[in-house]
Amino acid sequence: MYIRLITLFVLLSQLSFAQTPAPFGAVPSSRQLQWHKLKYYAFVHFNMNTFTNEEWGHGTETADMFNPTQLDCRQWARVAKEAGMEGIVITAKHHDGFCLWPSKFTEHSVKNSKWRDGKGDVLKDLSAACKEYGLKFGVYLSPWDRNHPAYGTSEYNEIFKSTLKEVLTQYGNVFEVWFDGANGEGPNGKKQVYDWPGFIATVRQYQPNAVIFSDAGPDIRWVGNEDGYAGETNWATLNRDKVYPGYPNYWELTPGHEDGTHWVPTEVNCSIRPGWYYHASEDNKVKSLEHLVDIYYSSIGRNGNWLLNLPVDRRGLVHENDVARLMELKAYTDKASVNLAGGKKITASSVFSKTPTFAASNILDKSRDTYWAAADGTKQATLDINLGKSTTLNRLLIEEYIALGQRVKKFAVSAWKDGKYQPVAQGTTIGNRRILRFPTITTSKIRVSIEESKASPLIRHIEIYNAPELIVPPAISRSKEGLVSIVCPRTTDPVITYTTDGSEPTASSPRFSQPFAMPQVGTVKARAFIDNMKKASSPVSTDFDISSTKWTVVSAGGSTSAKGTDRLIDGNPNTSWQQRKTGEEPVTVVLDLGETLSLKGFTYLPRQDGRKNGIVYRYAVSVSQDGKSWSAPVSQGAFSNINNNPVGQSIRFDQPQSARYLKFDALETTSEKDATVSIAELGVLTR
Ligand code: FUL
Repeated sequence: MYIRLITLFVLLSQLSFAQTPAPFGAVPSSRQLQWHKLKYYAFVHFNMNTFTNEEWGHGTETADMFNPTQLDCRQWARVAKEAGMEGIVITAKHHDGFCLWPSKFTEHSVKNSKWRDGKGDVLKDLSAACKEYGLKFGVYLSPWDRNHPAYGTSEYNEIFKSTLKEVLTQYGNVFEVWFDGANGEGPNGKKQVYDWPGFIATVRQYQPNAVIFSDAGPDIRWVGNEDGYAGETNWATLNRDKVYPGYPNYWELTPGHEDGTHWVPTEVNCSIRPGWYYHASEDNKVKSLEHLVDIYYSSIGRNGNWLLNLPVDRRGLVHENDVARLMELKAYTDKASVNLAGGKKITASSVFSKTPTFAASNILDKSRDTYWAAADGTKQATLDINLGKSTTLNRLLIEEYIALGQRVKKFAVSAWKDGKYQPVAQGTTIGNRRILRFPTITTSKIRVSIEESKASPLIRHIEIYNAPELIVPPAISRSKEGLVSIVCPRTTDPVITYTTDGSEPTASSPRFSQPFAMPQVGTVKARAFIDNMKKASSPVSTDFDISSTKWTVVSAGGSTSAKGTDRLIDGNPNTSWQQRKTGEEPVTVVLDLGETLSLKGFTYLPRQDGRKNGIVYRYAVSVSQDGKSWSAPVSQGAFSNINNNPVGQSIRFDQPQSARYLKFDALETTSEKDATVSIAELGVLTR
């Protein structure tokens, strides 16, 4: 009797186990699951730097410099909504310490500006606008504060918590708190030891539903770059206890840690322009539609949410050029996500417990709460989708049921052709959402094969699309000889048209056939056409200063015959010159410009190959008439945020300098341990 009871108990417990698949590994919290329902929302960088033309302010600015003329947060919200975005995260306080709301805990805030006679409050306006437009409201707060007198002391941690409390208790629901990992010196030259557990506890206390972003989460993590690209392999799991804000092995954040102890998925942040803040000089550098679409598939399509930055301008508005591009992107993604698989027939190689609850049909229904589960213990499976008729397609979206953990390591898509399934595309991880892009095919049946999974696969949803193909815009470059080339390597037989008078290129503009001379200052705009000039890429535009035709490198790294110095001025962003740095001595490059020029500033392009070694942080520039007697530095300082966002730097001198020689001293690189200096290009500004 006793034995029989035990057997019955064991059977019953197996039955109840068998009714739902067991969770695997780290799983998301309910606040993370809510966040996973989002995909695309705006970052807004708007603060003191907007008015000082900086990326990292110094904290020495006066409150009066903040003075938007037409600030309208409702315009931001309207644009975000029309662009299909789901929320806005605002830089409430950046590294210079200026607060966009009248904080009690600093004098450096809107309360002491002339803007609205010190009565304005950007957070109040924005949170109300978000509410009106049905958007979520989030805040970026930099713990690094270059202004606050208490920064660098333990008192500052208490002040920062009080500051957080102000932001989190006065403006309604906050869906996300974005903590920046940058940590430099404050006004007294000291760095702060942050009380992260205290900061996190403060957010949990006042906004328990908000997700917290940092390099280390705890809820969502940085993706390891500011370019907009998540890893093709992207685990939502992370060994969180090993990572901290400012984590030096940032590259681990891109793929995450397979088998990581905690669920900390990626949020992919990038800017619609080269910089995070508004600079009028970047009005023509809004990313092309094709670039943004590529980022869309590389963020939203690679298990991330996309935080796209809009640098609000000095008026206090999202600039017209950015608005136009956002709407083009919305129109494109709408067309590119018309589902061709909804409600079609699907069969699976196995089903968990053979119950209809976990049937494959759950994958093609509208609900994201139902899912298909493979038979317990199965790590491979196939899903066959019958589209019912010959269908043209080139994208496949697939989602795991992540509430029970991330499982799939490798999968493939094949299409029925000539009596068998033929390979079309493959991927590694899936997670919350993965979109595969492949060349356009026409077929009536698609097979998704889960080839490797850490536990029995659970798939929640699949969609199939036929996205319009975009034409990659041309790339414009200029050689040392001052010859401009325009190429379009990824498009077959394009016709490229261009202009040099600032006008927009059209089908009837001059056609590019061979490099042309532009040794002096000028702007080249170009466009690629295909299909008998019927389809066009977006236009692209490049501003050139004078070319390096007459220049020579007099010395580099202390030597007059150092190797590879031609790379410093060859006009090719993809080559760089490297030099080992010994001790405290700067690495110096001297250029002879071949003639006396009125120099307004200089440019430095860091290496563009994605590696970080040798990126110059602190610099000094001097000039000379004869290459022997040198001025005191006409410019010295640090390139803001250059490590995370290694774009070209243009630094203006306070006064124009008449000179023939220019000396660039690389004083320090972005990594303290680094013994190498690397320079892709050096140049001058003459206009
Ligand atoms: C970085 C900051 O240093 C940049 O200025 C910018 O705010 C970016 C989003 O995060 O860490």
